[in-house]
Amino acid sequence: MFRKVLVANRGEIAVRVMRTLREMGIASVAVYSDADRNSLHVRMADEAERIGPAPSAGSYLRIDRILDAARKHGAAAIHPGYGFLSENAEFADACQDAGLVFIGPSAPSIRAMGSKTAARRMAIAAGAPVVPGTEGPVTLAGARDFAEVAGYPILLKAVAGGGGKGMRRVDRESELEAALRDAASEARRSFRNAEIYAEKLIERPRHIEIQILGDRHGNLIHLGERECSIQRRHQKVMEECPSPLVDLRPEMRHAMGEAAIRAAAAAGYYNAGTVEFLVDRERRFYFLEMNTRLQVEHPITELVTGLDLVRLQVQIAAGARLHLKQRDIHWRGCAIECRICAEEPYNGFLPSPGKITRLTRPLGPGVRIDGAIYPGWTVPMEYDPLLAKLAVWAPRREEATDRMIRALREYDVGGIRTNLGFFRQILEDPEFRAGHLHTGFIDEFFERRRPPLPPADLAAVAALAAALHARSRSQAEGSTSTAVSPWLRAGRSDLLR
Ligand code: MV4
Repeated sequence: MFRKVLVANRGEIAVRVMRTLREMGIASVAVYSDADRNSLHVRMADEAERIGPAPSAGSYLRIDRILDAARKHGAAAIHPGYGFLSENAEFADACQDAGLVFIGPSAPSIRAMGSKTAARRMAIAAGAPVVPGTEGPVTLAGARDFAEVAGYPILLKAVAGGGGKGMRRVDRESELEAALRDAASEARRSFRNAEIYAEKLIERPRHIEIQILGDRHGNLIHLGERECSIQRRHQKVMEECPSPLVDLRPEMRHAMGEAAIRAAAAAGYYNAGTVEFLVDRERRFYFLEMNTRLQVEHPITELVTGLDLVRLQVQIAAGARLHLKQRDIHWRGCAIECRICAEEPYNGFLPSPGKITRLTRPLGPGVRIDGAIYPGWTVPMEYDPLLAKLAVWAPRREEATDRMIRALREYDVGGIRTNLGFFRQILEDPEFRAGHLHTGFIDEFFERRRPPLPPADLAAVAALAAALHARSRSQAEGSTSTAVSPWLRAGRSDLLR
């Protein structure tokens, strides 16, 4: 086993990885940018090395500096976390060239899955269902021919794609030329590759993904699915395991799991990976793409399977055989995860970085937090606004939902705006409770709800005035006030939050 591992990441995932390393008796090395000098992952690590300025292009994306840090500190392996260099085949190659183990799949597997058309071809060869589409990149004539056969609407996608960049819906032939031009120029800007291919559009699909795990000896298993339909602009917001849809049909889990394993096997895949599927209204599923990293939402799979995915990743990278067979994998209960972010959901999800002045975190039965924030820490502007992942487990979905609402109520983050209240409203939504999920859920949720009270509303203005008055008076009087009990005052300021 490795004696020391460098974690080439920051924030909650770096902390998450280091926790397992410590349990395994492996020393950890943190790397950090100037913006992260006081961050928790640096404090948690056994050793730490500065790798550059705040912008990630000068620090967390610098392969040379990360390898220098690994050599200097004597690390034997590198865990890339998610984002940054985690799906960079050059980085995986560079690790190997430097005599370091990359804790993830092989560089050729990363490359194969990085091209969406190559991944599709691999899935087709493996016998997994894919959305009808073109085999490779298309010109205008090719896209027109495809649409004539498949029928509109179609979806133009970037070959080098991901994250919805370079994607355009086309409803009729008259829109095709402009859409192809826009998609190609966006793809060129985002991926330095303008190639576009076409697929039949699946309307209001569910997004369900299968976690897989493989060792370097050819053994592959799946750990079931995660329902990831609650997302906004291709950013997942809330995930759950199992999927309410699949949970009613265990044969669907089996079929999707088998398809995921076959697609991964075709790429010679090992370590942890995720195969994404779209599911249409008739519950047919289609291979979409494969993520060749540990995912943000992995904790819900851990809660339901009882496994530690990071421990398994490290063991596999060290050459161990998977001791788990498919029949050893069992799914117990239901887990939900909320991505707690520094942002304002009712103001266009405007980012809200700043200093955390107060922090009370939920505890108690079935609660897990993966976070890297502490009171007094300043959320940097340079990175994504994820503060923490709040996950709960309960025997049943309804109980997990109620438990999440309880945990959200206990959560108090001061100094910055967060989406904590937004989650509570989603969890109370009847459509969510019924498990009617699809990728358009959040847009329709806003349509259903309409924003709370208009600013000109007299009741809102009156409440605000009352709150300000109550606060200024209680501050002026200090704690010696006898007019209102401190319990009542605390209760009231809680209500006014
Ligand atoms: C689709 C689709 C409908 N039909 N492909 C969005 C991100 C990209 N990786 C794939 N995406 C989609 N591909 C076909 N043929 C709908 C989406 C999609 C989506 C997929 C997963 C999660 C959220 C999504 C939100 C909007 C659209």
